Amino acid sequence: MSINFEKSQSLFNRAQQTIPGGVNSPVRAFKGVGGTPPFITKGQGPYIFDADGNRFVDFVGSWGPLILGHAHPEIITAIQKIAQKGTSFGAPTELEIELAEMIVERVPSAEMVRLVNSGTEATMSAVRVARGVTGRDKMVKFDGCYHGHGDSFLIAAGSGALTLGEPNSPGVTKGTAADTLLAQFNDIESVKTLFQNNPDQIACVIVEPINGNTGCIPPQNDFLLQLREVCSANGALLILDEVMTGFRVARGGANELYGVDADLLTFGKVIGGGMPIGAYGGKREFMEQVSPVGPIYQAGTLSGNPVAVTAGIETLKRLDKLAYDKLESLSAYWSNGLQTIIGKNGYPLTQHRVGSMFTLFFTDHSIRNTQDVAHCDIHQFNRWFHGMLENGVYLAPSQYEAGFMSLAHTYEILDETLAKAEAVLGEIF
Ligand code: KE4
Repeated sequence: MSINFEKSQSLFNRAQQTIPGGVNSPVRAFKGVGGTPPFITKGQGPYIFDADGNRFVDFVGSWGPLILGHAHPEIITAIQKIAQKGTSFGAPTELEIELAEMIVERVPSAEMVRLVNSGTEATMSAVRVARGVTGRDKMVKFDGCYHGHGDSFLIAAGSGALTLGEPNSPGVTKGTAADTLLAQFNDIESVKTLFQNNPDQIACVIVEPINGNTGCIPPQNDFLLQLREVCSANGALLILDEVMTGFRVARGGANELYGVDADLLTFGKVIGGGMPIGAYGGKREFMEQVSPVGPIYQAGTLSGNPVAVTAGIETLKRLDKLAYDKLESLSAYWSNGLQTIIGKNGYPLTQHRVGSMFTLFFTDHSIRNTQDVAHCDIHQFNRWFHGMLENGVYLAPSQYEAGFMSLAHTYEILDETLAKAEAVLGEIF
């Protein structure tokens, strides 16, 4: 079945005249998978619709925020209602206290939080706090992890940077790069070596507790608990970057799921319910070093604006135990159904899933970190991606990304999608 992308192609041509690559975030340009990105006109529950009138079952959900599904009626109503009272004041509001209290109540290691406008702002600020409170310059990140586009993070970065083959971005100074040390995810010895070689110089280790930006790779064998121990033993702060995993994999995120105590944590995506937002927080002793209480500066014109905060509050309100049970049931149904297809046909494919985030890797090689993802057959992945797109299923346009289930998906939709998956995989292998 071939679907029509004419209007999207025309819009893409026009967009490229005034916007770099025609997109406002690189991975959207489909450069990794090829072809024309559909220009989306509407989202509704589990579906998105494009300029040519095509409907897709959406497993990207704006890269994680739309955990309730697109245009949830009660979220939209709440946004409309609050916007009528004004969209931003640059002054404190009660709503910000409510969202901060909801985050603190849910996240075991969060005693205080500061709201910002994106995940990138959150991670940049958290690392600045770690450097400020320790007086140390260096930070450790993991090969293939992505923490937004802050200079310090664009070293061996995952997500779009990896997809486009530029994990080390030009424009990052040598000095900045020198302060970013690289370790391998799920390899605690690689972290210990960095601490041995850089005594008393490392301010923090920042980690995606589930590496979602090189495809979904869970921590193995108490890796996170070992990371906690190594940081404590060396006077470094442990920062859990939960922009993707926060409120996604459990009500208290990976912090709760894996029971690993963090000094600082970062959030985004789900806490904005589709509106621009981020947050960083953690132990009071560190967060009270943040301006205006402490000397570590961080600010933002639209931080905590009532529209994004309201969308976040109303989203978190609807993420109760029943919701996480439903997300787990839907996601298990999907991955079990796919595993049946893989097993029946002996396909060389590997699935990883934690809660409602998941990835199908085009290799039967075991995958521990981004080095292993190099074994994937990207050509076959791209055929999978386009085969499913042609069948009205919108997957993440990169092998190095995670997919997301929403509460708006149904078992009937998953049955239909599994049937399409079986047909597409049958054509590939
Ligand atoms: P934003 O600045 O894009 O809101 O958040 C950056 C970020 C930080 N930390 C983690 C773990 C993240 O996954 C992200 C952003 N995730 C990507 C998807 N892999 C955003 C999609 C995009 O870049 O367009």
